[in-house]
Amino acid sequence: MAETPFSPLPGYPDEELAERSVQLYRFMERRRSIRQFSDRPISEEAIKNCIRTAGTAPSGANQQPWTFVLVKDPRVKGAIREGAEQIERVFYEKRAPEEWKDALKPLGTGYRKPFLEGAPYLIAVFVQKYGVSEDGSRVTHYYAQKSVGIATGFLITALHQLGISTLTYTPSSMNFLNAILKRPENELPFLLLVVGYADENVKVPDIRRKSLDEIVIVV
Ligand code: IYR
Repeated sequence: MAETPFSPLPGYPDEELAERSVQLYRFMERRRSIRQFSDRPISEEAIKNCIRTAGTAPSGANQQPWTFVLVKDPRVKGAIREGAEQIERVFYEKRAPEEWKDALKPLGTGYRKPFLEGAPYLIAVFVQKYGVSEDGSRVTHYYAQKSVGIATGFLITALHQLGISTLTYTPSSMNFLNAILKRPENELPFLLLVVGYADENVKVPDIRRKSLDEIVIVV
């Protein structure tokens, strides 16, 4: 097999790094998950470019084991809301242990998910457990879950960069998404990203982020 060619990568001058890193931190710390979305339209081209950005994420053996389903059709959003609320109702009324419900209290969530219809887009992110080559044979995917997690981070960051808000939404079973979105058996739902501008009256819970000292250990 031919060897992969290697090329150098550009960087920034050393004296700029501290300032650049603070700027990015300040920008990213302003990102918040929201649950009240405006129905204000957003350019589909812009959203697709954010998905292209997600597709630049690193992945195991560069296999890019992700599928992004961009949902804009109100009927499909309605079907997703219906499926999700059914699952959430059972979660909140029967399945969720008290400890889990206690952990969720500060977020003020419940089984109703109006944002699944109200936001202009949903992006259903799928993990390809394995690939399927042209002759139909299976291709092993390495570290597929981790890779898709990283790509989703890229997607959230790209949208934030445009001032677009997101909610990383994960009903406790997501198999209904395969049926509604007609995705094949090798694709597992990873999460549903709700995408739109924040409602002008949006309220977010007062949460705090761990300090650097709490999350870093330098050895
Ligand atoms: N899927 C439910 C419950 C829920 C679970 C976690 I973990 C959250 O961070 C938030 C909510 C819901 O969305 O209501």
